Amino acid sequence: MAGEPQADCLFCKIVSGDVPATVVRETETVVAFRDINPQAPTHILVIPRVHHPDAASLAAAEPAVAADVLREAGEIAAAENVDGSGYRIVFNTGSGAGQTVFHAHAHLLGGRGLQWPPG
Ligand code: D5M
Repeated sequence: MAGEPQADCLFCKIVSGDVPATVVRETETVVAFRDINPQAPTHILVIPRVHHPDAASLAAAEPAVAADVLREAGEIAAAENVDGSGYRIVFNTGSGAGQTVFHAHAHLLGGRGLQWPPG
């Protein structure tokens, strides 16, 4: 069922604690942890506890939780001191856009200059 934990989902296993992660923030609805393959000095993944395959399906099904993801990303950017220099929140959506984990997640990237357009 939409929103339920998926046995084969890596990020559901991080939410449950079955897979370790360097968690930087947890709320009732959201978990944030450092990306295992950082692309910037600050690279944190902000994920909903509930399972939805991508950001758009999360927003459609549970808009308040999607808002929690965005708000927490902004608060973490401030806590990491990357808000002054600028940061990026990215939702890769679909394998053609580089999505590899099909549990909605925001990439928070900061701490270096970020080019536009992204690759
Ligand atoms: O982003 C998926 C991201 O998830 C990618 O940047 C690597 C990261 N990742 C994969 N496994 C782990 C673990 N175990 N801990 C932390 N980060 C992880 P996507 O947009 O789907 O390509």
